[in-house]
Amino acid sequence: MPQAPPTGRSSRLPPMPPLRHDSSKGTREMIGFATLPEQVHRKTVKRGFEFTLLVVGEAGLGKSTLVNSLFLTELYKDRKNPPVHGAIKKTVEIEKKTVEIEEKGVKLRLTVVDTPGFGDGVDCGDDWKSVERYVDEQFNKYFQDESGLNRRNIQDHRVHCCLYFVPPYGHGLRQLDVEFMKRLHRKVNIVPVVAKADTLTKAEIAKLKANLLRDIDTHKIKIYQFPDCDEDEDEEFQQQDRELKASIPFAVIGSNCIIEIAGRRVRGRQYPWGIVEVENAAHCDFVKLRTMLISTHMQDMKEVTQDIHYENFRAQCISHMNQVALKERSKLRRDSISAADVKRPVDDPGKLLEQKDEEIRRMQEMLSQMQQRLQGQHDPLNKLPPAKPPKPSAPSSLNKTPQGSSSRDSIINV
Ligand SMILES: Nc1nc2c(ncn2[C@@H]2O[C@H](COP(=O)(O)OP(=O)(O)OP(=O)(O)O)[C@@H](O)[C@H]2O)c(=O)[nH]1
Ligand SMILES: [Mg+2]
Repeated sequence: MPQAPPTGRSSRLPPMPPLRHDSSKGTREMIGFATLPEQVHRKTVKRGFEFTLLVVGEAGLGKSTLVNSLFLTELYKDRKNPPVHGAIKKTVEIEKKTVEIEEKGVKLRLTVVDTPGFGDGVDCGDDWKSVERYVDEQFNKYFQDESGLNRRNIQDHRVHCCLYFVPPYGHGLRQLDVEFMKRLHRKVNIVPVVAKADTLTKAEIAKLKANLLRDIDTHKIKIYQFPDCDEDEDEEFQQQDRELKASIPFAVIGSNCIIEIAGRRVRGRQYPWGIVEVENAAHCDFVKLRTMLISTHMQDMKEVTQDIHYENFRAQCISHMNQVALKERSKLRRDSISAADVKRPVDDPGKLLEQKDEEIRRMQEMLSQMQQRLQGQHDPLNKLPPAKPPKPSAPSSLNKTPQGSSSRDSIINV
């Protein structure tokens, strides 16, 4: 079995200097900060690492099998298949599993977010929405935690990488794939993979990869960009970096079976005509994907998530909050101006009654003045009709019209 490519940058760091500062020798040349990398290393190792991987692709493309193969864990052994009748009107579920894995004393809290049901329904054009909502929720949760009191112990569930499974039987990206990637590419690091690559010949894999890259370019989709390799890295590392970049989108094969070949135990798939080895670089890109995902670029994907995707989300949140605050402020200002115009403390019933009484008094005065004027006009001729009873709906104070005058006329005139 060919050896996996050498592991990542961290394993290439020079050996750490002793942490304890020896004051007996070389005190003049060394003041001790050369142990800083060691201090950081110890602290981060103690704290452990967190990584969240989202797997998206239609049912049966081998997502769960690949995740199990990648992390050598049985994440999905309790999973039950849904009944067939439920398969037609399926909605995208979000299934989250966290496992703690340890390697040479380094702890990794790995969260795998699966999306069974993606692309399964009759109308699956909106399937990206559930995934987008999930990604946003994680950003939002982190944003709330970061603004809260207990900032030191935030659990980071933001999605650091999305493995997007493209079926091996197509000729490029389908509408569903384009839609998903375009909606999510500014929120998460998308790493496209060609699923079940053992169903394709070498030439077919090369053609499909070329078509996928063409479509990604045509639709201006931004998949995860590998950082440039530092020039001071050794040739072996630079070669590995070139190979990784040239293999995108990775053509992968997954298997949960260990097969024995001439005393060698390999992860593979046994067919009537032979055995496909998952970790054989001549058979597929599984090892390249694993190297990139775990050994060389896990930290970079976390940094891109923090510095680009989360920062975008945060900036949008803050600008939205500012807009809401601005609207609230101008609404408050408008309300206070109109309240001042009306000059009436609406919520004080005592003052409201006083105002009403004052109004009634003024009307009474006007009324009696008009009645006097009318009397003055009509008395000499004495042709006024007899007075009618006052209207029941009028205020009691208005009904007290002097004898002989016409209350109806007066009210109408007022
Ligand atoms: N030929 C081939 N078959 C595979 C491969 N990976 C998985 N399978 C098989 O495909 C079937 C489905 O695999 P799963 O891993 O359950 O697929 P999935 O994408 O998780 O499916 P859902 O959870 O239903 O969405 C199983 O029978 C696997 O053995 C592969 O690389 N090549
Ligand atoms: Mg699955």
